[in-house]
Amino acid sequence: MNENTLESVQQCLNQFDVTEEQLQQIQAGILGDMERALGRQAGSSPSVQMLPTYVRSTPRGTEQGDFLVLELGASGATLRVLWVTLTGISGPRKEPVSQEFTIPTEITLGTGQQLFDFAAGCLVQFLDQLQVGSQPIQLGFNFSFPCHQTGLNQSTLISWTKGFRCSGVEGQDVVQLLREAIQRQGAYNIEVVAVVNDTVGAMMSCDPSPQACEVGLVVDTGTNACYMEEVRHVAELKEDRGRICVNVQWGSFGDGGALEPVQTPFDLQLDQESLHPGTQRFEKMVGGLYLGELVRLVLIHLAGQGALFGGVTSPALLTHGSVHVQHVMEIEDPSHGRARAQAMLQELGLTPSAQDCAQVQRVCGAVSSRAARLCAAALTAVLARVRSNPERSPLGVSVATGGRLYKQHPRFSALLQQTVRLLAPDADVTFVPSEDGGGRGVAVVTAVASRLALQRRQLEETLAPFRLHSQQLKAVQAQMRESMVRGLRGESSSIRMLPTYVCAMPDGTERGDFLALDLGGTNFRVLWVKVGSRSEEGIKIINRVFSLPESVTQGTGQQLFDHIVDCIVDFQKENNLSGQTLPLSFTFSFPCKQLGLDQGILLNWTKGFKASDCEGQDVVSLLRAAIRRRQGVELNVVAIVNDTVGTMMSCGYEDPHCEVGLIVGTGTNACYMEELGNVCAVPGDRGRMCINMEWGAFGDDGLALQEFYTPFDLSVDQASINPGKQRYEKLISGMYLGEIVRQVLLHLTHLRVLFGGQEFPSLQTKDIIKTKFLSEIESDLERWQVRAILEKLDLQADCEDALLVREVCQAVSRRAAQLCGAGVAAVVEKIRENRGLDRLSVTVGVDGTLYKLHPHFSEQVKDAVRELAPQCCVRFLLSEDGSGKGAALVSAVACRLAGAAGP
Ligand code: 0WK
Ligand code: BGC
Ligand code: BGC
Repeated sequence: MNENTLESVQQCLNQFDVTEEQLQQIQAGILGDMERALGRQAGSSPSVQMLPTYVRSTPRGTEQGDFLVLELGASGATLRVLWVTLTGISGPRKEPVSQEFTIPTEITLGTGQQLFDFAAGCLVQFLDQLQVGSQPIQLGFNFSFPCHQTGLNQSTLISWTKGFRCSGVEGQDVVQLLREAIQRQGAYNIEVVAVVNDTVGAMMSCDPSPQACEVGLVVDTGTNACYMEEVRHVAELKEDRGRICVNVQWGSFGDGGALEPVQTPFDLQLDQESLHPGTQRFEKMVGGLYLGELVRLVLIHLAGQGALFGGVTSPALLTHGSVHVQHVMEIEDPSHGRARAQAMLQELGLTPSAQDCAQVQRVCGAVSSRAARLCAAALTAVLARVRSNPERSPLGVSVATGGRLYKQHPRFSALLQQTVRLLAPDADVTFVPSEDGGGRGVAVVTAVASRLALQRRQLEETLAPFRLHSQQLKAVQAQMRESMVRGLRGESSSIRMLPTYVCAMPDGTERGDFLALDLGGTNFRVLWVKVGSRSEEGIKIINRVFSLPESVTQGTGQQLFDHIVDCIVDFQKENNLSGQTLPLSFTFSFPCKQLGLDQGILLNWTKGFKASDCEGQDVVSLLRAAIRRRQGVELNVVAIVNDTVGTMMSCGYEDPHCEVGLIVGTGTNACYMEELGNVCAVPGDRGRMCINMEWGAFGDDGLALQEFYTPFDLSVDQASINPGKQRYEKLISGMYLGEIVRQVLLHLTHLRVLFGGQEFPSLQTKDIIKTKFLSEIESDLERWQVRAILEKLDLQADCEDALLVREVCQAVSRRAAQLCGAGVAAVVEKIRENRGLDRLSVTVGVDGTLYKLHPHFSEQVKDAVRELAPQCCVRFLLSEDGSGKGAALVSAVACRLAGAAGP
């Protein structure tokens, strides 16, 4: 072979020579793309994809169990099934049993159903031989294509690569497609619990000791890598702590043109003639599926120039895909390569000379060297990311390597490692061959996924009783309706339906100054309410919140009422009202049997109050007695009002359609305007009277709500100061939701579903979870923000825990809202039927911190009412100034009516 020929071969092969500078540019280009893709910056279109894999830790070696692994796409048109037994840290290592199946081309280019049915058929074939019987089998799916994962067992194929192009799969969840194919087989009870990219399988198959691999590298038909990234750098996850394995998908690097400086005409031709032109440009210069083809194109070119085979080609040489990577690897074998080259060229119908064979070896060498060096440039970009994390130990990085080209090519791995040392001289890198082609790694991920799947099932089982369906809600509505009617008739009922002696709503002509007390909610308030003309002054309120120490709410009645009078006197002084005897309305938010507007016998305390010597007493008398004890104080108590009534009146002043009052705060309750004829306890059948339902006690008679009471609710009830009482309230109101959540979290911790089973002392503390905690956790916070709230409670949580805690809060508060909605539906339906209307428009005046502050509670109540009372158009009007204003209006209306009635 003469000099010219050698020169023209050299000239041609020089094109495959990528300089160190170009490699550094490619390294920087890939690193830049990686960071842009992680940031998901708008407008940037990085060509690497950086896909989170939901693998959050490197292997711990503790995983145990038998797992079925299906490998698809890692090594060309082959599929492998493995049975992997993990024996944990101590157990003897067991070699996997595996079987490889060739996938016919009509399947790799056919429909998705054909592909997945083929795969499921192979699974059955493999299991038939293994005779595993009918035990449930956990399967890990090693699917080596770019997928957008939303969990360990959900993965949407973005696009096919390599030799695959099955229809009806891109954009689909491949786990679902496999599940359906397995079902169609109907042979084995196989549960697909994890889908893993082959790079992840390689990384996870490494022994964690002495040092776990943090990078997975695959060079087979395709090429790709994954690595452990700080989760806070992965924008789409919105988490702030921990690590996650990211599938780089570097095969598509250069799809935007970044590789043009190093691409040869052969690369362009190969791409044009490939299954997916314009994509996977980097892979087409590195992956085994393409190296043979590149060599073939160069041989044709050199033959065309007369530099090889005497300028002769052959139909076989001109046939796409006739030169495989296997050929290339064998031809580069230092001892047998030359002979292998001859054999291959003869198989291709050529008559190669010895020089031809030597040149063909050079061509193979040039193509594979470039591939190894380009792959090294990409790997050093990944190593730069891994090493850029300040929290990472300064120790070296272990890279798990997999793929036949990397493992079997005589020079590839050595050249790659050499180039890595050139490009990243200060990086201390250990290359660890992955075992079983990553099968063990996939089994490890499957073990983690099945543990998470079990946790998910345990969470669902725990929360299932909180998920109420409309039939159950309709039953609650009906039972409440029945109890209301029995209560109105004075028959035994858990809902006492207490007459309030409020028979009229404000009509805007009310006038005067009033004092009002508001006791029973989160805050105790004293108010000065000035009622002027609705069109001009309207209503002005001056109020002050006073603390109510537990020593007072749980002391003696005398202490409580003396404290109340002290606050009134302080307030009067502050507002220069001392010595003035304004009519005083008392919002007393507890069940009282009223004998008149200013007489109310306390039936029982609720909501954590238990001042002695009050139950069974007329609360107004107790207040008047305290006033008398306080020398020199004149107060004219004219009305005692439940907070629901105050809220209805206060909203009724704004909206005359307001005939229902609803409180969902510390406690819960409702009142509404009932036809007097239906109120047996009060004579008369004309007009209406407001009924304080005291629905908090619904179910106390054991005739309702039993089925809803979970063990968590029972624990909360048992630990309350009034066990067996206020059972409806204890499923709904703010005083209890936090405790129910705490009980559920304790249970999930016991099951090791939460916090890794760590029992934090704070979680043992009663009432440590306030309902405001639920509101915060359920608002649109990022995971890390939820985690920060948990930390405030000394609960060390990871972001997964944070999500689980949020799900628990959502389940508990949603049940509360739905049950509350069922109650409101019962009330408005009662009013509609009272009035014999097909359709009722009514306004519900609402107050209470849970209803007002929880991000979703109010909407969920409205949804339930819409579903359960479709013939009622219900408007929910938030009470602006609380029920103190309403209480003053009750007095004002009473004064107006008294005035109308004259002396
Ligand atoms: C504000 C009202 C008050 C009522 C309270 C209920 O003015 O009468 O008791 O709402 O909500 P909570 O403060 O219990 O959340
Ligand atoms: C795929 C990757 C895979 C790589 C190695 C590429 O074509 O897109 O997901 O990891 O091949 O098998
Ligand atoms: C009381 C009601 C009150 C409700 C809302 C319940 O515990 O029994 O009287 O309306 O809480 O504050």
